Order: sequence, then structure tokens, then C-alpha cells
Amino acid sequence: MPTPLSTEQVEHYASQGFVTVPGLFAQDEIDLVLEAALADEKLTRAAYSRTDREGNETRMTVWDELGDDIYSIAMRSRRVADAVEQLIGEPICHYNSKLNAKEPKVGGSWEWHQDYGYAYGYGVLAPKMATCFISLDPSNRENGCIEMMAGSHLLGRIDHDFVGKQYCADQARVSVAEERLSVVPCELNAGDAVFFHCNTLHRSSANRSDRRRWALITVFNALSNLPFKEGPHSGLHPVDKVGDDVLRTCRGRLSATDKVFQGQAYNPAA
Ligand SMILES: O=C(O)CCC(=O)C(=O)O
Repeated sequence: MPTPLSTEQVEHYASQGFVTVPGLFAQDEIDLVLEAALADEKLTRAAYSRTDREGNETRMTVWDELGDDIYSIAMRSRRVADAVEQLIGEPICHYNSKLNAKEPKVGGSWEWHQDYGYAYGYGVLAPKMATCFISLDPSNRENGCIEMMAGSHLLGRIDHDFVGKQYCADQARVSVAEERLSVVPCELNAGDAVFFHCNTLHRSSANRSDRRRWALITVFNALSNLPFKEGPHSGLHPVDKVGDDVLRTCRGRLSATDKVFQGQAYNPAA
């Protein structure tokens, strides 16, 4: 199994529940992804809004299958897929992907949650999942960078419930966890990535700034851990990895079909 991450990076992930990898993608590669996303009518059409407690809206587009579009190619590239496989320790499949667009001034917050809090309800048996978050814009506290609660993956799965339109981790537990653990704002440059465990509590604030904060996010699952229920995931086959050089050949490779986009808010309770 290839091991693109260093021992220190893997140890950080194991103890803290996440690891930041600066410069996973170069600026010119991110520019190609953004150029495509801004021109991609199918991607825009499939976007929907998720409002936070204050009624601010984060626009997101979700898709179930990794295809040959440039966003999927980024996530199928070895620097991502091999790293996730190294962290999960087993062959991996795709779970879901999304583009989260926090627009200047209006982009909403994400409350504390675990990705496994969602996936559990859709029949994923074990927390053998990890997420790759790639920043497409510089992100900091002002425009709502993602924040990790260090070590929270060791708390196990926390019950989730709806607060408004968001599915959030149990507030009482989160409050205690916040007192005992530290919260790390992941300030990122475009092209930096954060890999995090599916039980790591994470959140982000609303974008009050005049700078956009877009991110490309993929959740991967262990191939041995396929969901036993229907849901917003594909899985079923191993990630078809591509070389890191392929992305630069994918200028303008937009989404091929509307069908790849699920366009539905996640609702394991439905
Ligand atoms: O975009 C963000 O800041 C967080 C997104 C997130 O946690 C999610 O999509 O599950």
C-alpha cells in the first residue's frame, strides 16, 4: 500500500483526529478546478442551500459517484486516495462528495457534527471513514474556515439530531467536549487539505467577510464497510485512482450528467 503521508502526519491523525497537509494541490490546479466550477451549469443547478441557526445560507452541491469531471479527478488522484487509504488502513470506496460554497457576507455556519453521525443513520456499520477537505480559496476565521475539535474522534459516535436544517451532534455532550478538548481553526491557503476521521467533531463559522470561501469535500469509506441501507452514497467499487499529473490535463472537464448530483439535503431521519 503506498504511503504518501509521513509517520508524523499519520500519528497526528491518530491522536488528534485530523491532519493538515499544506499545498496538497498547487495554485494552478486549484485555478482549473475553480474555473470549471464557476462555468459548470449542472453543478450550479444542482446546488441547494442549507440554512444555519441564524438563517444564513451555505450553498452546497452533493454527488454520489466519482466520475471523470475535474472535481472527481482531484479526489481520485493518488495524493488524496492513497493518503486516505493510508489513514483508514484498508482499500477505500467513495461515500459522497460536495462543493460547499460560502459566499461573502451571506455564507452560513456549520454546527458541530461528526460525518459518521450522518453515515451511521444510513447504515454504515463501522467508523472506518475519513474525509478530505480541500480549500479552494484562502480560508481563515473571518471567512469561516473549518475548525476541528482535537481528539474528539476518541469520544466515539455522538447522537445527532436536527437543529433547524442542520443535523448536529448532541449539544450537551459537545459543550462538555469543548471544555475538555481544544478547538483548532484550520486556516488554509487554496490547495491545502485537511484529512479528518469520521468521528472528529468539526464546525465552521459564517462568512462575515467580503471574501469567498469554497471547498471541495469528499468522504471515503472502507470498502469492507459498505452501507446496509439505501442512501446518499455509492461505494460498491474501489476508488479508481489516477496519477497526480492527470488533473492538469482536465481543463474544462465539467460534470457529465445531471444524475451525478444528488441535489438533496441529507436527512437520515427521513
Ligand atoms: O464547509 C464547511 O465548513 C464544513 C462542511 C462540513 O462539515 C460538511 O459538509 O459535512
